[in-house]
Amino acid sequence: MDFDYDPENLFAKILRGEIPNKTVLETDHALAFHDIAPQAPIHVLVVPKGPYVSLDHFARDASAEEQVGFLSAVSQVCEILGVEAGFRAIANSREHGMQEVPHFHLHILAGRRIGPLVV
Ligand code: IU
Repeated sequence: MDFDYDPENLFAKILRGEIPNKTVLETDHALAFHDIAPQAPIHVLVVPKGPYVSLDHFARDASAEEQVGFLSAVSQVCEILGVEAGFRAIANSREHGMQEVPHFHLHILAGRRIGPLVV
């Protein structure tokens, strides 16, 4: 499978500091920020800094250090957000996953019961 990363995608621009964001956490390996159109009281996107299109791209090609760094950022974000009651994590992936921004990101939705998974 070929993953064709577009360096001009929106999150690449946010990572380069060309577009502002409401940062929750920044580490060596990830940036987490509030979604501009929140679908729940808490809606944060966790984005790895490397150039990966989707979850399967990241899982296949990112180094172990990048993967652990990303998951560590997810853990820290959950701690910062105080989501003890739980959350939903979503990774829309490519066309059939209805991914809009082609840079891998994890949605963290929380702050209320998110409801059943609807497809
Ligand atoms: P998706 O999984 O690629 O569909 O999610 C993209 C998200 O990026 C979506 O929830 C948008 O609301 C969000 N977003 C943003 O946070 N800031 C922006 O400037 C734009 C989209 I455009």
